Amino acid sequence: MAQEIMQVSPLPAFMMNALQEASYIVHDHTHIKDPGALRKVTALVGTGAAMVDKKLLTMLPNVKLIAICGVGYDGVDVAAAKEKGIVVTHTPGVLTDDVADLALGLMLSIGRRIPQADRFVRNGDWVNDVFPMTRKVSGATLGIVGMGRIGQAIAKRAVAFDMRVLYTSREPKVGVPYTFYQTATALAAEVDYLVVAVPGGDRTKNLIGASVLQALGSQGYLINIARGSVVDQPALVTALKDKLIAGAALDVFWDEPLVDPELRRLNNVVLTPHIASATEETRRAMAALTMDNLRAFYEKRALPTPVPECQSA
Ligand code: 8YV
Repeated sequence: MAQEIMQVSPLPAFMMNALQEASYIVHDHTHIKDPGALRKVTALVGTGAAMVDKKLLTMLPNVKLIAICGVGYDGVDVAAAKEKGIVVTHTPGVLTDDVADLALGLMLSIGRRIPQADRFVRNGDWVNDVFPMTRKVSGATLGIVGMGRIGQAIAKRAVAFDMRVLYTSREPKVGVPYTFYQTATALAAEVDYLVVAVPGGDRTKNLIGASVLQALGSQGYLINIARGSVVDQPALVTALKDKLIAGAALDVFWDEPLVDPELRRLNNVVLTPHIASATEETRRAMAALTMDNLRAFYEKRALPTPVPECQSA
């Protein structure tokens, strides 16, 4: 009998194809109204953008797996899932390099003002003007907020740029050679570039607020490749407008894909549309790992990558 699953966010075409090739019946939760059909659903599949709350889970009495195609799963109420005996999986590891690459790309973009320089050439401004000097990245001090897999991959790349790397996280990481700071504010005060690489969710909501931005100071840059929720966005807009910080490069925002028009109007920002893991190779690897989790679930094998909260399940 074909297994019935429900997609809880849009999925890339190759993922939909893989699901169909594996003979799953795929429902779309925005269309489904029939309680009979809801009862047949045994697994949910979605990207890191998926919102899976207690209310949705209550409507799906037979769901036992939530397979997230993404490393972040802050849209999933994991506590509610665990209460109902549901396991959550994600796709760590396979996207680490891409996210770290984009962090470095954004740091270079905002420090050296590469998108602004591109606009300068395109607009024909070069004919009459000289592009203003920018800021050096090599040899500068980098602060990383969060020293997990992605934080460590960013640090490794930064070391190749002769950067001095400092970090903060919940506790010092064993075996990590970089200097630890207790708080994001203390870290920000020491660095030229501050990169956010912590998971989203309640624990990190607005972690980067006005006091951190003030500590980063008028020569400091903020880079966020984590989740929009980690940065107090109105405080950031104020800091950018008032030149309390030098600039920001952001891949993630509050209310994606809607981006605050005030932010879009500023010239001391570089903005990308949540593309850190969006290479052909990596998105395929993420989809393959999600499929592996689904297959293992239906074949009653150990799940390859449950989220940490579900690892003893
Ligand atoms: C995408 C991400 O949002 O992995 C994450 O946590 O933020 C991204 O890779 C998405 O989940 C891609 O499917």
